[in-house]
Amino acid sequence: MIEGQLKELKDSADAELAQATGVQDVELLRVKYLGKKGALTDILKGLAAVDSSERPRIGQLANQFKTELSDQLTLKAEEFAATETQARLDRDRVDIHLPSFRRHTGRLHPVQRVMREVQEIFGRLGFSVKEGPDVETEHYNFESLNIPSDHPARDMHDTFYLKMGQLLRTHTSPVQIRTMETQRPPIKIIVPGNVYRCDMDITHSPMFHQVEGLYVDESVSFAQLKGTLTYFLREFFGHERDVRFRPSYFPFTEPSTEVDVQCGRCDGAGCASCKYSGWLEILGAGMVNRKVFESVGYDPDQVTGFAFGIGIERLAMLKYKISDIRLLYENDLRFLSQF
Ligand code: 2NM
Repeated sequence: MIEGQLKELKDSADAELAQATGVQDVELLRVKYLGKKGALTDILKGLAAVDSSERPRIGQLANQFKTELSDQLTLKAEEFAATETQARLDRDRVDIHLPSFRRHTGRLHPVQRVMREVQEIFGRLGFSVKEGPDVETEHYNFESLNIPSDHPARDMHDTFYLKMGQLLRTHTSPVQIRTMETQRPPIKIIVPGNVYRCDMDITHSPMFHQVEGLYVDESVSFAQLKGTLTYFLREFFGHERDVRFRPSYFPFTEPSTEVDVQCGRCDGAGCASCKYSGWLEILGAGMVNRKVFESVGYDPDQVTGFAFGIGIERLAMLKYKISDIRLLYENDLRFLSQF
C-alpha cells in the first residue's frame, strides 16, 4: 500500500515540477513533498503498520524517492537560477560605448612648477631647502644685509610696514641671515618663498616668489658662483642658450653681478622681447659682503661665500611666454589649464 502511495507521490511531484516556472515554485515543491510536515513524512507514518519483513525494502524505496526527487528539484532550481541571471544580464546591459564623464584633474600652478624645478636643479648640486617667516623685522630684512636706512630699497613705497616695527620681507635673505646665526659653515641652502614689494604693473605684483641661495665655506670662489649659476641656467632654459655675467651692485654682495641668458625668441639677434639687446636679465648674485658676515658673527677672514636671488614669476613668464604677470594670479582656468 505504501509502495502505491510512493508511486502516486512521484507521479504527482513530476507533474507539478513540470509546471514550475521559477526557483520559488521549486522551493515550494521541496517543502510540500520533502519538508518536515510534507507528503513523504505523512506516508512514512504508515510504516509502523507494515510487516517487519517488508519494512527495509519499503524504507529503501522511500529513501530512493527522497534522494531522486531532491536531486531533481536541485537541478531544476539551478536551471531556473541560470535563466533568471541571464535574463537580468540582458535586461540590465550597460552600454560601454557611451562617453564617460570628463574628469577634471588638478595640476600645479606654473609658479609652483617653476619653483619645484629650480629646487630640483639646485638639489642635484647639494643645496638643501630652508624656509622662514614672511613677517620680519627691519634688522633681518635690511640692517644685517648692509642696507642702510637711507637706501632707496627701504623707501616707504617699496616696503610694506606693519605695526611695532614689523614688515613684510622684501626678499628671502632674512632666512639666510637666521641660518648663518644658528649654524656654522659649510652652509649650502636655497630659500624659496613669498616676498612683498609695494609695486604693481604688467611685470610687477605686490606679492611674488623668490628662490635665493647661499653657499658659505672656508674658500668658496667667484668661479664656483659662475659654474653653479651657469649649470642652473643651462638646465632650466636649455643647453643651447648662452649665459653672460655683467658687473652690478648690491649692498649685501661684493663683487656683485647680474646674469643674463640669451633671448630664446630671437636667439640673441635682438627683438622686442629682449629690447633688441639679444639678452634677458635673469638673476642677481655676488660674493657675500664682509659686513654681512660680521653681522652674523662670522670672521670674514675665515670664510667666503656666494649668494644669489631669482624671481620665480620672471622665470615662469620667460619659460612659458606669458606676457602679463597678472595672468599668474587671476586663477582663470582657461589660462591655468594650459600648463
Ligand atoms: C640677490 C642678489 C645677490 C643674497 C645675499 C644674501 C645673503 F643673505 F647671504 F647676504 N642672500 N641673498 C643676494 C645676493 C640676493 O638677489 C637678487
